[in-house]
Amino acid sequence: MSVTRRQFIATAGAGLLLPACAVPTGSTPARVLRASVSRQQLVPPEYPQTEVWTYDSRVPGPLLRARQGDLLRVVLANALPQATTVHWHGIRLPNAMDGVPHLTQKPVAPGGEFLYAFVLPDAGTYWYHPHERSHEQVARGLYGALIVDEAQPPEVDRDETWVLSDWRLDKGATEVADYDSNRFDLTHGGRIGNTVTVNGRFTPVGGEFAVRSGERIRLRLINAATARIFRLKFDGHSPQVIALDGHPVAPHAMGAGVALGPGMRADLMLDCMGKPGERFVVADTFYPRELRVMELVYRDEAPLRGKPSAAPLTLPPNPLSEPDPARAQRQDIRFEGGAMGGLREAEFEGRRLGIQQLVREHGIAWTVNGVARREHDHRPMLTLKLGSHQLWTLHNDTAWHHPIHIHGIAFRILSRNGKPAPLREWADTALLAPRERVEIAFVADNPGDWMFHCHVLAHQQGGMMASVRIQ
Ligand SMILES: [Cu+2]
Repeated sequence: MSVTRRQFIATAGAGLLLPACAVPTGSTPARVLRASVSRQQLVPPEYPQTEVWTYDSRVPGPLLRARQGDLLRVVLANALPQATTVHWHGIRLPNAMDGVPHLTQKPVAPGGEFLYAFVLPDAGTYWYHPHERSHEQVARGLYGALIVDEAQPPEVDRDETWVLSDWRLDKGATEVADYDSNRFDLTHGGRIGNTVTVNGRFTPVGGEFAVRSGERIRLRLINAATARIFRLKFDGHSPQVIALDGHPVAPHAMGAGVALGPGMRADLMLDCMGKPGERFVVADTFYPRELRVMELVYRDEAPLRGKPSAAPLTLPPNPLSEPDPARAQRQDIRFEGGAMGGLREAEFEGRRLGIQQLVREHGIAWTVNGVARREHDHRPMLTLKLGSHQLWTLHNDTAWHHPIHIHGIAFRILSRNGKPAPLREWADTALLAPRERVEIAFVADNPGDWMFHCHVLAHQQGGMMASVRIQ
């Protein structure tokens, strides 16, 4: 599908709407991203293909790639049976490009189009997905990677991306469409599936990733699942973590692994120092039962080098404003609800209702600061002064994990349960363990109304969302 003349004109014009500070240093050609229903062989060939919802007819959607400072231009063409949008997870973009229906734009109706055009201020690993009925649309396969290259990327032999996802398939390999009816998912850990894929392929049986002895791979992990948390362990290898949620961190050994909640990313440097012919399992260790996710298979080729590459691992920092906790405005944000959470009642659409009734009649089970909000309820929970420094304490008063995501900004993770976070990493999504308390800090430097929600999408749909106004 080609971009029409009208779209090109719209694209050219969109540049004028960008704030003066975001002057692009280059641009990518405008491209169309077509959302449609398709079929894909997710599971081994003895099973049928699965009906999936896709960008450009595949799961994951096309890997979009640009350089830091570029203007990205993408026309969403909606050929789905539902309205949709595209949200650019983690990108600090102008509010009108954020892809939240009824907050930053109108939903794009079936047959409609929408032009997204924005400058990419930060290098790193990001992703895109819908924000309309995302608990269904993401589960059905609508997501893809967005990679923003540094002006001078670190020296590696290969740059690879693993989009991790999770499906709930029946015996005929059909997605079980219980998105709105499953009260267990709503009140527990979300819609955890039974079929893990890497880049749209079932890998726990027979999934192989071929490597060459001696090579250094930059491996970008993206958790695109709607509920499943991944913590990968690489047998026989010691990857270095070089970025989290797109932003550089002090390179450090992965150790027991990085827990990636839905929406989160990690960039690893993997020095492949096995011998030709060797095989090593990559397993997920987050849940009590380990799950094989992939196997590294060393090709029968002469080693590329005899010892690990000596090229530097450190990435250049992104241009983020450093929050000053000493002069920050403090907020306490409490997340409540769910099974074994002890929440009795909550405010919902202006009324106080008992939690049983909320679950039964409204599909609502979670609150943020005592209020449960439905998908399109965007009355702001907080209004922040543009340029103010913020220090938020996120209280997970529930028995479940919640990856808490805020749009439009990146924050530093300062502490967990009162203990300083050793990395003070930048993030756009903070994974909160049950009963955990996490302090984050940021500068409210991006004006607009931004969503703030749990990225377990059944939780978001079940009330764990809010919006925050920066003005
Ligand atoms: Cu949650």
